[in-house]
Amino acid sequence: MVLFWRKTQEEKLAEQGDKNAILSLIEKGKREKAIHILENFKENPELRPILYRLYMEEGKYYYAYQLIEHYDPNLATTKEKALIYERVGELEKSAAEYAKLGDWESLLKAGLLLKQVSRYEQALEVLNRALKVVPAIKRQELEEHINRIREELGFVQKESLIERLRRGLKKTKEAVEFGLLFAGRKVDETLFEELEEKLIRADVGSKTSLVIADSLRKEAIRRNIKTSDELLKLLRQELLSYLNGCSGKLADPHEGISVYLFLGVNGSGKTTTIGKMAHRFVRDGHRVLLCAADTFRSAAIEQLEVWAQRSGAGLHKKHEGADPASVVYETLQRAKDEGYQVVMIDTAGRLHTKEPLVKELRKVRDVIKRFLPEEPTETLLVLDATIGQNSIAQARVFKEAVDITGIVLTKLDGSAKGGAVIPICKELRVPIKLIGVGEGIEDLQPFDAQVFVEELTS
Ligand SMILES: Nc1nc2c(ncn2[C@@H]2O[C@H](COP(=O)(O)OP(=O)(O)O)[C@@H](O)[C@H]2O)c(=O)[nH]1
Ligand SMILES: [Mg+2]
Repeated sequence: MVLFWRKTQEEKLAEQGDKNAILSLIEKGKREKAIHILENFKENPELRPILYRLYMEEGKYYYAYQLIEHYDPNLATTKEKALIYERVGELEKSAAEYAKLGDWESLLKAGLLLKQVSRYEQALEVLNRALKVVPAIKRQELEEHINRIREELGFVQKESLIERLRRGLKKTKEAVEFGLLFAGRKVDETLFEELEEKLIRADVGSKTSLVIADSLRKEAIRRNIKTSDELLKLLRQELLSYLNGCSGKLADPHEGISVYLFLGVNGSGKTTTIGKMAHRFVRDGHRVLLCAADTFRSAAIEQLEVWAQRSGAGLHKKHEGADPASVVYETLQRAKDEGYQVVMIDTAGRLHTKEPLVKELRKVRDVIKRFLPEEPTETLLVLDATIGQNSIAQARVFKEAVDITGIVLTKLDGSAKGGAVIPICKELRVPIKLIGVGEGIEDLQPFDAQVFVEELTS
């Protein structure tokens, strides 16, 4: 009984801002409680460092970031600032702090961060500084980094859309080697058999691959085709006939508020795609607000936050576990009040809870409909190309929930299954509007069936 009384007495004192009582709480392991109390005393220069320390120890970097940004930058050492900025996605600021540290490892870190945000010249500058202090046994490693950036510097400046696509399709192309297959070969049965096998390997699907090979076989006889060159043209036509109905241009933002709703299972690439698209919209002069309606994990919210910072978009979020539809509602309200033109909504995609997922998505859709007279500008389903045509089954669940206006096929670069566009297109009959060809902010492009087929088969 006595103990109980003393405890509450101490907590009372702590709540009034008594430093010793707060320290005692911390010592007893009531760290969350202490944080909770200290957050009321951010103005107090004696208590603020204690809160800061707790945030750091608990890995709450975003909150620590708020403290050093809004209250006192001197709370953090240079090393801590480097870490905090890195964790919250302020990569350039982080690099600046690492560079101040001056040892070779910190300089390397700074260089790599700068590279990540495409500040190649600055990256080379700090890496060259690192070169002066690096121990002999690490020199080669450092030089390799420097060379890679030098290469990229030349590379990035001139890499066009098509070059990025080519790079993105590299794995699929290596797996199928259509180029080799058609290089001056005689048109005979083995060629057709190999073709069929390669189409299957690219995940075109065994049925469709068979149909394509058969149709080419017949055409080759009918047109008396003798060279593999002519046959390649036929193959391209054939593949295109499957894809023609499937390219579609992403709808541009219109007057008023344009809403882009993103769906897809966890890990399919929704948040990354939103980041890449937001970057483009912001660059085109739109005011963009991101909506963190994937409230299932706090990490998902933080990740969107990082992309908001990187792209220059705004962000609306609530706490972890908040009702997604309510986050959407608030976001739309805010977009209206603050004059945002584009709203991009990130949702959670937990397929193992199919029923709640479908319900949740419909609720989100209904909120949007209540808010805006028209449908969302685009409802985009994000599919992971590395799982190839297995994504079709996933897609059906989402299609059942809401009307989908387009597909974003991500991670083509990480996949040897680029051919899956054909069954995806054929089965789902939803236009593929964008493809993801890498993790970089520029690695998102429109899907052009003709260019795609040409690149795939060359
Ligand atoms: N290589 C590659 N990786 C991608 C691409 N799009 C997304 N990713 C990666 O896929 C992972 C999951 O993406 P994320 O956006 O978090 O998926 P979400 O769970 O649907 O939001 C991350 O590591 C991304 O960097 C892409 O086009 N190419
Ligand atoms: Mg996500």
